[in-house]
Amino acid sequence: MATASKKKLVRWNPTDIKAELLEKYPPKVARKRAKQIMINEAQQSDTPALTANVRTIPGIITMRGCTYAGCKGVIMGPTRDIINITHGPIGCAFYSWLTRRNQTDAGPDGENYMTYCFSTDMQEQDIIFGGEKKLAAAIQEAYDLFHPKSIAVFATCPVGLIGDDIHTVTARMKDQFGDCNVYAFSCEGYKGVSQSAGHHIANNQVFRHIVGENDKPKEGKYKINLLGEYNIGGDGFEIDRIFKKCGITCISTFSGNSTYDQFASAHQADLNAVMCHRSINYVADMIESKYGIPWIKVNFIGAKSTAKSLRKIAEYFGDRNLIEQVEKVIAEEMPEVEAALAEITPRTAGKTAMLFVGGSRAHHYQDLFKELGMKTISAGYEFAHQDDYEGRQVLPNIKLDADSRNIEELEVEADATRFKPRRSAKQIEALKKGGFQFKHYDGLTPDMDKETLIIDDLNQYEAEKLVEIMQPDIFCAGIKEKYSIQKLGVPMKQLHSYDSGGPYAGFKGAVNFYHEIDRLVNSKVWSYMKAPWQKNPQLSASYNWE
Ligand code: CFM
Repeated sequence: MATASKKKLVRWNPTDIKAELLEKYPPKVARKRAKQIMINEAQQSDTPALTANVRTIPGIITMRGCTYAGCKGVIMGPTRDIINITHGPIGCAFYSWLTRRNQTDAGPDGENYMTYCFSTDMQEQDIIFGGEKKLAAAIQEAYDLFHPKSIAVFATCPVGLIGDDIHTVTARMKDQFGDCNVYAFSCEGYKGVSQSAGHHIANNQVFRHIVGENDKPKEGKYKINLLGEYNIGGDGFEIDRIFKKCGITCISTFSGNSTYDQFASAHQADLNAVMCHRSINYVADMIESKYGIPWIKVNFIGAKSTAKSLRKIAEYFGDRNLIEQVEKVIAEEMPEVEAALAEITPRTAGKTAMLFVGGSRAHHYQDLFKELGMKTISAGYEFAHQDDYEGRQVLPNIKLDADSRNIEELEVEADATRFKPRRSAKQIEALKKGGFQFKHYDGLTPDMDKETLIIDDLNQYEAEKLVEIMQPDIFCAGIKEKYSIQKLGVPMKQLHSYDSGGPYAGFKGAVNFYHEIDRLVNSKVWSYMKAPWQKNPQLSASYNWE
């Protein structure tokens, strides 16, 4: 197995591959794309730093989604008891309705609006005469029907173009109701260069309108918030299971299977654990500045990474009981993981993978492939920023362009009554001396081998070229890439929606993933398939009137 994949790599050197990817582009496009294709640590590369979070070149079929998708779909979508109303034409609401496999359970209160699709269904006359009245009527109707704790309104492109004042409408409705928090998001699809802008717009409003709203004390020991975990395919359920077993109290998850009350109580936790750095790192910073809660980066993708993250949380609290319980849980969970690996790795070791996902999974999932003995030969994000590639130390050097300046940065000060350092300066010092790192993320680049290809905002053309040249044993991305890759004879795994699988987080999730990848990389089915035009290229046709 190992020799087969080595052979493929020897045939190609990364500089040639990069040149071939760029070859067909007009010179200006090639120059731009060259800055987003990096040969990892390669001395001959003239692009030592990767350009990220910039506009996609028009005409290129990008993998990215829009700002509305990042706000409504990614951040607010997984919260079950907030009514999310899309203000816009029905298409935006319909295509953002249940398209992301963030799971939820209705909880003891039974409130769950996830399965509904709320929209103002804007028509041409609303675009011409304005949609504010229609929006107010929709909010009123949702309130009368469901009496929810909270209603959120999302702007789509036309709303920004015609200038509906959604914030005034929602503020008025909030006052009118008195018992329902109503607010809006100016997350028009064109607002930023990708989903990433939508995350920021969503998170700013959650922080401004919800976090800190509930001071009723939350019971429990070792209180944490889990930031940037969205319960895709039930990942959050598996992580919750592990937390419970360890005795860790999760006050809130941003935002997998979450409730309004969880966000409102988040300021009561003693630690923020950040899973997806891209979608939420600034919220961790804002909560720290306002309430004094420190944050650490964690990763629950991969069994070893899960164990490492649990130990990190236990070390932070520094409590003997917790440390022992975490060790006990790891010792209980690992035998199943090890048994699966012993069976599967002989069939997966030495195989190769490519990962192109949003802003975090192309990094996290490399840990799972490593556990299977597989090598990631090329990876990249759709919309991550430079710090997600190269680590937070580059943050001070990132130049803000006009697109980034467009996204509001909240000024946050310490809360006059509720700011409270969670650990004494002495405790923090002792932790740091022992190598404990707060607010730290190294990014994807240092975890990848030398001469691997790291590509930002990969597009359809480059994806197909890359697969043709490097012939990976598996390609991981999303639904837009799935069928074009399979047609090349290479197995494809969706890492956004997990196809119909999951969970893949935690210990049980890791075992699920090993089995899934084993099944995919050891099946020859895709390479046997031939499209009709491959079997018989001489197709002929005639008009039916002939
Ligand atoms: Fe974070 Fe995500 Fe991702 Fe993301 Fe996403 Fe997603 Fe993703 Mo799809 S929040 S950046 S905007 S881990 S929806 S749950 S899978 S692109 S890599």
